Amino acid sequence: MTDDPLTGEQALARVFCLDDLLPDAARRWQQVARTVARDVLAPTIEDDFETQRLRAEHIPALGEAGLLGMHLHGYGCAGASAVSYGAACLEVEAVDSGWRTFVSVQGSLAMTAISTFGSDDQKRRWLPEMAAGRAVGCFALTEPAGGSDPAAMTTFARRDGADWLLSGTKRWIGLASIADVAVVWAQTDEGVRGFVVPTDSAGFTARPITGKRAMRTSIQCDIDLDDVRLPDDARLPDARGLRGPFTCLNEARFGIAWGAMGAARTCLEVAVDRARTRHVFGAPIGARQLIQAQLADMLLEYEKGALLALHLGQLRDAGTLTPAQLSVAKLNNVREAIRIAGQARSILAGDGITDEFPVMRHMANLEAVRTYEGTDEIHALILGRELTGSDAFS
Ligand code: TGC
Repeated sequence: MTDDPLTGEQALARVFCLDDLLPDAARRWQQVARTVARDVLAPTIEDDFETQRLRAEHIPALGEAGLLGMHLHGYGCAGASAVSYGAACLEVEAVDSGWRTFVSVQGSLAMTAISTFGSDDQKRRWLPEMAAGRAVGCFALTEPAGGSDPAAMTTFARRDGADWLLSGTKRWIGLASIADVAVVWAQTDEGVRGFVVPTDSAGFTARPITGKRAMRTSIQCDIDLDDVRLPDDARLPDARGLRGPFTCLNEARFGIAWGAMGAARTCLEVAVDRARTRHVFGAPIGARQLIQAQLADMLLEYEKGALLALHLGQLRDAGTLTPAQLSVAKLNNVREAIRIAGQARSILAGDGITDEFPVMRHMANLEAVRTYEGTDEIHALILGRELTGSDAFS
């Protein structure tokens, strides 16, 4: 043992503690999220990952804590700042990316779509129930042919008298099989439009994707839409073109930039714990220069990523955040969180691959996070276009 028997969490906080940099309101939200994450979600998380189970019974606890759609205003939503929302995402993902994904799909995607582009009736019908966790939403944009180019979507909504008939397939849609409502994006004769679709509509089918080695506490689905008949008031009146879904993706990317640093923090804390307590060759492994250098590198990237997330939140609260700035943070923070998880696994040696530690679970989850809401390649090309003025997507 070292002379100062601190936990990894205490040792990390001695060097860098994001909590201390948060405004009071954000710190209160952070504590609320940390309590729910640690007391409600964490106790069963390893079992749930092993058995591939999303415990729907935990959803109301997230709602009661105010964490669902917490950055939105009115209709039962808390109206919290972006920094508060980010800090909450970080705390949830410190336990598991699957649950942060739940918070993102419900709040950043489905609720944001309805709040930003919906009619007053749509908002009144869905937002209070979703904020309370009594109704679950999903966001159906990606299609089986690929997620990077939503402009190529083939799902189509055609007019049939006063109604719409919606047909097509979607893939990788979080929560769809337990959702009460789906926000579905489709081509129409007037361009891309969004539709608020109750999931008990005839012709709507969602099937969970099996065989996932990541995000096992969450659900992602294939959706079939077979001439789903919708009244015109199911259309989101204020969403026209791809700007609609991309506006929602911005919110989800924001939560990811923060959340990934939660997973990174957990891995770093576990590695520091291990370094201080594991003895090899007659001394704690943390007394060796090789381990200390690795821990220092992990700390640098965690601290830089957390500060970047905070910077992003401050820009968002000032109303000046741009999509390119989001790409910087999504690309950097997920990439570095994966590296931190990998280094933590190495420090834990063989034990690092077991479920005695959360590290492999985080590492696997982060590989999924790296891919959704814009792959590394897409965000690199967004930044390349921003810097050069040349579009290299095709
Ligand atoms: P382009 O077709 O030229 O632009 C279309 C319109 O959209 C606007 N726009 C944005 N608006 C707000 N925020 C953004 N980030 C925006 N990006 C583009 C753009 O200004 C234009 O507006 P307008 O009014 O002129 O029509 O598209 P682009 O060339 O700008 O974008 C190309 C590219 C590759 C960057 C974009 O297609 C992209 O971001 N692709 C990645 C898509 C992605 O992240 N897909 C993964 C989604 S994850 C998912 O669906 C699952 S949800 C999670 C779950 O359910 O678990």
